[in-house]
Amino acid sequence: MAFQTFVNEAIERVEKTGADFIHTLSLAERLKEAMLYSFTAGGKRLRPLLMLAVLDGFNIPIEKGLRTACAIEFIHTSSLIHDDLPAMDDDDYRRGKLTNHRVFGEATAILAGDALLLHAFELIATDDRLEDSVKVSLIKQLSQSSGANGMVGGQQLDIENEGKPLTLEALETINANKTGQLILFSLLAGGLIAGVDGTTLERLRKISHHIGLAFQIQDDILDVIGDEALLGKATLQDEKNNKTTYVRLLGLEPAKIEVKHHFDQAINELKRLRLNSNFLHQLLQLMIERKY
Ligand code: GRG
Repeated sequence: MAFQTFVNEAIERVEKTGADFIHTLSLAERLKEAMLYSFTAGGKRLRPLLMLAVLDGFNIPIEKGLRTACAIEFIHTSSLIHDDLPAMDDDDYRRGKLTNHRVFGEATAILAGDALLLHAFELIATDDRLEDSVKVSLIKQLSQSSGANGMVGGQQLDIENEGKPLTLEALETINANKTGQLILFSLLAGGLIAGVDGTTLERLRKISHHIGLAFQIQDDILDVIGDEALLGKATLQDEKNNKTTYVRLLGLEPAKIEVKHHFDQAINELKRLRLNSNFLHQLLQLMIERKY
């Protein structure tokens, strides 16, 4: 199968799985509308793609990972809704559309984020393609990666340090949690569903470290030189919020070199794994060359 066909099919199936699930919720129509609004707003779906590319690399049919891939995108979408709120980044646009709270109001946006977050776990718990032991491992890792020692904790550190000068090491700790942990989960989930051994999981962890850094540095670069129309959100937000970024610490050109360095490291680690890395390799290339 061609890489682009894999990407198109995977995205279509993850989006259908998520939208079908949200449509089954029937208690509060406006909440459901707010959840669908952000979930179906587009987005590159990179984390589900990473997970499904790992699964495919281990020769496991992607059907087996669809609900988990969708759970990742539910958590990611919930974090974006909360990140855009006035109490956090106070953004008006996301994925080329008005942010959730600008359309539905703050209270409903908070609840839509809450609901997406919680149903992510239901998507995994009710997946009849997976064995119970695998579901428990996935749920355990997903809550750890998303919680106070992961994405939420990273966001807290990010907020606390706004306007303060940061060392490269401190910036790395924030990003490894805020952005890196969900990328880590995406790779580990592919391995857990494929039933790989502990050494392989450790290698996936190393690969995710480099992918997370390359992705975040590229994100910082795009905030400076990206095209607002393509990005679907305002640029120069880091400057506005007085945030320390890789571009600020390293300079633009060295930051670009750093992205390439981490990409190369990820590819080196990938070569040491016994998996068909074709799609993963192309996906990583896409991630670092992205314009949005
Ligand atoms: C509600 C679970 C939950 C968490 C709340 C707000 C928060 C805690 C965390 C925010 C984490 C955050 C926004 C990290 C930034 C990650 C990032 C670089 C997002 C952009 O990802 P892309 O480029 O976006 O993959 P698309 O739109 O393509 O999905």
